Amino acid sequence: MLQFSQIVEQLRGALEPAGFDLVQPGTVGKYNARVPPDFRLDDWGAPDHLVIIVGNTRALWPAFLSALAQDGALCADPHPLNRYTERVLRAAADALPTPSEIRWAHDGAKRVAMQALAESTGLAVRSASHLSIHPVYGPWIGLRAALSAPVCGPQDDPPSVEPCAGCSVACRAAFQRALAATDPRLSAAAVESQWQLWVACRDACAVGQQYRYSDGQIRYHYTKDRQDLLKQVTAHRLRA
Ligand code: B12
Repeated sequence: MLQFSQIVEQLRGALEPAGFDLVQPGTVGKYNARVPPDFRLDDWGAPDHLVIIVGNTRALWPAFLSALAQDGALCADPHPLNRYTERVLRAAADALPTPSEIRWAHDGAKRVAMQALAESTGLAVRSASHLSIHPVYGPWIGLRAALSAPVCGPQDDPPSVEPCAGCSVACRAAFQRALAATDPRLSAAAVESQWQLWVACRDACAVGQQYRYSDGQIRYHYTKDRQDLLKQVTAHRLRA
């Protein structure tokens, strides 16, 4: 019988070199119990079936810049990081010895609540600044996709993660400052217009400071500035 650990190991082997270095298993049932109906995943007939959350740390950036440097079509795409994520994870999923379904964090139609999934799998918990905090990498993680499959998932409770325990919660003040300066409708554009204050929420976290994203990765995540990204690709090409 196919073990979930085989799937996890195979995915890690395929995804890590491409910069997706967070791969954590859980069960669809535990995730579905936390979210509203329209965010639920197909459990393939049983709640204890496998779901895997895929994310990244700053390891994503050099791998992504290399992919952009080699692929003009990816560079020209209006959402190159989303396309890159889809391409890498689809290829990895197609090679698995089981059918699977993927939901993307960036998909507004078939939605998935990535922070709830991170909690249900024991990958990260939410801080007072509404960021998911990983016990090692702190807030310096991105949550990209959920893969579910008709394979029995881990039956034990997820590892207990308490990165915020005993913290002085400096992020709360940073969060209040960012919130006060941002249009209360809290659109992505509103956040972007005050992006340095939102980066300060991440910088206020004591966990994982040594894993802070590179400046280029931060600028792209908060501003989606294409010209800046293309400059980063050129600089990356020259360094290689
Ligand atoms: C919608 C959304 C937002 C909206 C939130 C609107 C709101 N309701 O308040 C806005 C545009 C404000 C936003 C902002 C940001 N977001 Co956002 N967002 C999402 C998204 C796409 C969906 C969340 C959702 O609807 N969940 C479904 C509901 C049912 O589940 P839930 O657990 O109750 O979700 C709630 C929280 O996630 C919350 N939330 C999410 N982001 C924020 C931001 C703020 C300021 C607040 C108050 C709440 C909040 O809103 C959800 C609904 O109430 C997720 C990706 C995903 N698919 O999950 C990313 C996501 C949560 N965001 C993320 C990030 C990084 C950001 C930003 C830093 C900007 C950026 N893209 O880099 C900022 C600032 C966040 C901060 N605290 O510093 C990351 C979190 C990573 C991490 N380490 O925590 C995610 C997981 C995207 C990703 N690919 O990694 N976001």
